[in-house]
Amino acid sequence: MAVVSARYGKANVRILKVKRDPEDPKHQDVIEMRVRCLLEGAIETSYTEADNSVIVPTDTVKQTLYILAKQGEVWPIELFAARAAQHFITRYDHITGVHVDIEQLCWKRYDVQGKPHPHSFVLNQGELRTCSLYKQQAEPFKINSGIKNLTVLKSTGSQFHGYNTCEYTILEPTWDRFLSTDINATWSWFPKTVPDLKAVEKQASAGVFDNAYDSARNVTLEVFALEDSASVQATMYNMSKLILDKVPEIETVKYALPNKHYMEIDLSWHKGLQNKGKDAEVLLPSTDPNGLIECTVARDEKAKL
Ligand code: AZA
Repeated sequence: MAVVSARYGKANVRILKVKRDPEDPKHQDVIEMRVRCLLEGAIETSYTEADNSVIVPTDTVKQTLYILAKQGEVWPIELFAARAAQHFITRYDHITGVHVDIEQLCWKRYDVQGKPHPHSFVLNQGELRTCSLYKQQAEPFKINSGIKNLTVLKSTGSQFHGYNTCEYTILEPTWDRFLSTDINATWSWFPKTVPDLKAVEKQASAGVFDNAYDSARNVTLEVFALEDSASVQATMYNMSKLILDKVPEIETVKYALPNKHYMEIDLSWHKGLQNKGKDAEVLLPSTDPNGLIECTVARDEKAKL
C-alpha cells in the first residue's frame, strides 16, 4: 500500500479583524472570513507509521492564522492567503505545499443621514468574496479570486430559442423569460503577476486585487441587467470577455451559473384566467432541478501579458 496523496490542516477558521484609523479611532473597517489552510509534504509516515513527529497540529495551524491576522495585513484576502502560505512553507522544511482558501463575508459600510457611518455595516447575506491559493516551495503563487452566491434575478430581457430539438424536447421557445442565478465567478492571476510574497504585497497595496473584484462584480451585474440575453451560455461568455479586457493581470475567467427556473403556472382552469406568456404574473420559483452552465474563458495566446 502507498499513500497517493495527502494533505491536512484546519477548515472553517473564522476570523474577524477590525482596523481603527489612528487619527480617528471611531472610524473603523471590518473584515470577516472563513479560512481553510491545508498542508502537504513529507507527511506520509504520519499515516503509514503513526509517526506524529511530522504533524504540525491542526490547532497550531489555526493559532498561526490568528497570530498572522493580528500581526500583519489581512486586506485583501489574497494577501492574507499568501502570507499564511509563505509562513508554513518557510517555517517547516518538510512542508512543501500549502493550500489556503478564504471566503470573505460581504459586510458593507452603510449611510446614516446621508453619510457613510464610521463603524456600522450591513451584511449582504449569502454573498462571498473568495480566494483560493496554492503555494509550492519556490514556485509562484497560484491564485484564483472570485465571487460566490451573488443571487440575481431579472424579470424580462432574456430569451431562449433556436436550441436543438429531438423527440424528448418539450421545452417551448421563449422571447421573454425570467432569468435568475447565483453568480459564481472566479478569475486566475497570471503567475508572473504574483511570483512571490513581495509581488503580492505590491499588487495588494496598488489595489489590483480589489479593483479586479470591483470590475468583475460590476461587469457581471451590468451585463446581467443590460443585455437582452440569448442564453446563460452567451451571457456568461460576454461577461468573461469584458472582465478579461478590463483586468490585464488575469489569465482566465470562469463562471459556474445555476439557471434557477421560474415556471409559468397554468390558471386557465379558473374561469379561463390568462397567466402565460405576456400575461404571466404569478410564477412558481422552482428550487430543483436547475440548469448548471459552466465555462472558462482565456485570452488569445498572443494577447497574454
Ligand atoms: N441555456 C439557457 O440559457 N436556458 C436553458 C438551457 C440552456 O442550456 N436549457 N434549457 N433552458
